[in-house]
Amino acid sequence: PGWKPSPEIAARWKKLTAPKELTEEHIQEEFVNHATKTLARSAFNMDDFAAYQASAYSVRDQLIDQWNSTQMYHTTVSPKRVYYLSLEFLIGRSMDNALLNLGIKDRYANAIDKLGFNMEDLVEQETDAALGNGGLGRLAACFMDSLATLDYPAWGYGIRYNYGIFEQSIVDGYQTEHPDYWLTFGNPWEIQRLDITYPVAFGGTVIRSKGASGGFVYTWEPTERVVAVAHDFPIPGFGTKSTINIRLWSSKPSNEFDFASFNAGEYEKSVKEQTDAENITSCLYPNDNHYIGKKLRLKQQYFFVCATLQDIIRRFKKTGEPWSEFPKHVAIQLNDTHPTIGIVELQRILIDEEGLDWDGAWKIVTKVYSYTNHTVLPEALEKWTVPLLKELLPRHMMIIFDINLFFLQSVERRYPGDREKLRRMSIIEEGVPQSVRMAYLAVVCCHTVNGVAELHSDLVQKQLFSEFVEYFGAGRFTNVTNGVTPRRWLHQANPRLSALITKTLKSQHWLKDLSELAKLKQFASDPEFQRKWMEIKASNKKRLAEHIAAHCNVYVNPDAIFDVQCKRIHEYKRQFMNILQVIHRYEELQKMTDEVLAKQVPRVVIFAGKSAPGYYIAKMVIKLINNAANVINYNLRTSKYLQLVFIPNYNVSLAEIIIPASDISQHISTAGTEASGTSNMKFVLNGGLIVGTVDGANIEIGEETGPENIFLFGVLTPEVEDIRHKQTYGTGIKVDPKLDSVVESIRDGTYGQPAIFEPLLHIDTMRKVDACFQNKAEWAKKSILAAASMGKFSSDRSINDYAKNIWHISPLPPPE
Ligand code: 9GP
Repeated sequence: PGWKPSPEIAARWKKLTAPKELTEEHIQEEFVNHATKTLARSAFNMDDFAAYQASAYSVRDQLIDQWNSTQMYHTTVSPKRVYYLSLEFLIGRSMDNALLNLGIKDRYANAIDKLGFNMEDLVEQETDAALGNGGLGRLAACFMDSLATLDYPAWGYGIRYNYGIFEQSIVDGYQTEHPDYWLTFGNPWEIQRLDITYPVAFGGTVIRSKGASGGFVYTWEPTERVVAVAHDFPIPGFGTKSTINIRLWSSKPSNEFDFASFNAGEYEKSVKEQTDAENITSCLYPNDNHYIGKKLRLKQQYFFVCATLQDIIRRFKKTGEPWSEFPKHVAIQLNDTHPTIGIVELQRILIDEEGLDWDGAWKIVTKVYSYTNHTVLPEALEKWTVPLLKELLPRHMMIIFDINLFFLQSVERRYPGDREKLRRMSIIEEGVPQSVRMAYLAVVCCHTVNGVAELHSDLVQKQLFSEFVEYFGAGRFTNVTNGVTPRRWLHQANPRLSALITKTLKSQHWLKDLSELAKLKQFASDPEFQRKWMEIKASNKKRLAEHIAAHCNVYVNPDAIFDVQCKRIHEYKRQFMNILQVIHRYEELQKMTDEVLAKQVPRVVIFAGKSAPGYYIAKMVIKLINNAANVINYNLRTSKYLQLVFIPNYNVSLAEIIIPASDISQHISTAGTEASGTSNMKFVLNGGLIVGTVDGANIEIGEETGPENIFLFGVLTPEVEDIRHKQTYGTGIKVDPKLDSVVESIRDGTYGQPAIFEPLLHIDTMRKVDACFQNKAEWAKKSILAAASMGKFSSDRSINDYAKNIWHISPLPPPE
């Protein structure tokens, strides 16, 4: 910038920007100021939404102050920073979270109350920022909260989609999708940075010519150019002044409007370039754990990493240090393979634009990047076809071929003559057309590769990348078990439970060190503590029952067991098995005499979750659940004992209502398929017990709670493959339902526990749950003990693991 303040002006500036004491009066002034000046409203022209906006803008002012001083401090110190690259950030609402993290919620609520508005109502006015599909995107949001709370110098980078994940409604039992245009009324939580833009190019050709030093130089002549515009989302830490940034890019055309075409009457042509450019960041692809080979998706991936790298490099260049120092300032984490093309982009920039040789560039690139794998499901592993990559990013395709050539040459040196091995390990998959295995590219180029739970990391090393582990050594591969932020998922979502914990532990410090929850164990058998604990659960269930009444038109019994399965609908997550179990339960109830029926433990089964719009089987499961609900809920004789609901439009805000209200939640994926799961952690943290398979993070949760405080069932991962094999080759055992004794012997494990019989084990587990639930004191004890064992599953622990073992960064708390 051309302007530099004199020392006197800088001092005046400092005085003027010094934070004012946040009294109730000051909050009211700010609120009214935003209502009248930012929104042009008056006292006679206000409603809850305008009051939400006025509050949001004034909270944002607080955030911006903290954010500015954090960023200025980081710029002065110039520490090593981590850059978390993710195509998804499932943030949800921001106001409540910001108020709580800044520690100003009560003051705001009181101040606003005196102006005639209720803070709880205003919070409900906010639209979710739903820029993600499920676990992967929400994990990124939890990680941002932890990075800020733990004072790490960190940035998140991603895409500012105009349309987030679609909104789901249920029409005649079917999922119906509606666009989520979340920006209709603007977004107070972002700062549009029209001053921060970068060019991004696609297509064209590459010209090879002789450089001054005799080697070849490559010039990329693209055919399409767009511009990336920054939007900043300040993320406040809890109990610290650190406020970090998620920078999301939005695409804009680079050329002016085409007047020549317009004047010639070719209106469509005159705006085509503009709309094409803006389309890049229009929509989030609504697929979870499923890869879609669309050109626009690849454009999104390159667009965001290209802008991000220019931004990172600009920041690095301010240090004036040589390129060799880049890895001392920069760690880049790839959230899944979605940003993997960024590896190639950095190699390209260093060689083609900065003039480094291949080896010099490669040394830097491989010290900077690390990669998190989030799935072993083959249908989710990205592969871009070579023709598509060549068309869109011709120079990158050349570099990928070179990376692969050098890699395979060294594999060949290690295993001479093993052509099969070369074929298996090649980054390029042979076929018509050839394709690029993005996960292999990431493994070859990153210094560290991690899975997201112990079992998953084990499968990553033993199955997915076993030959790479042998080749590179086990040191490149590690595990970082996922976690969730207790600030959003307990303190914010379950304020009464949070208050009880704080009162019992006589401090709020557990919110920064979740392992302190273990101190609650001493109260697990205390009847008074149990009473308070369960009373909070009951009131959360009542609140959910009200939501269900309003959205599903079903009046559920809040005293029944609330049995929840809410997550993306997917075959591997087995909502189908769950609904079969529910139908079985219903049929059993039908057969009972009144006397037996009266002894049954009432249950409300709650499903929620979106299906990818093109996923036929998942959509049929939703339809089946809704049809079954229509039968089950209208049976006057049995509906006292069994109700079934599908709550539409599962999102972060709905999860904040559902999770604190569950007695049990189901995490029943086929062993070896769910990499981690994170909602399992949220449910237990809120005193719900898990019914789950021996999969993902369920296993580690069980290790922490002890087997008596979790309902695990089913087969272990190695057996699953064996069973699949038997089924595929027709040697699986078919069971005639009449053969009760045979079924029983299968149940008791006489013939092992094959996964095809898991529905039976599931039913048995549900019986166990019923029995346990009847002993109220025992149930309360389990609930308390399980929640108290959740210290490990804070995303703070995950982030500290990443920081220490992968990124090698240190906290940098801003000075007071
Ligand atoms: O399916 C996994 C889920 O198990 C995990 O908890 C989450 C966060 O690590 O990532 C999901 N994976 C994906 O969404 C796609 O790889």
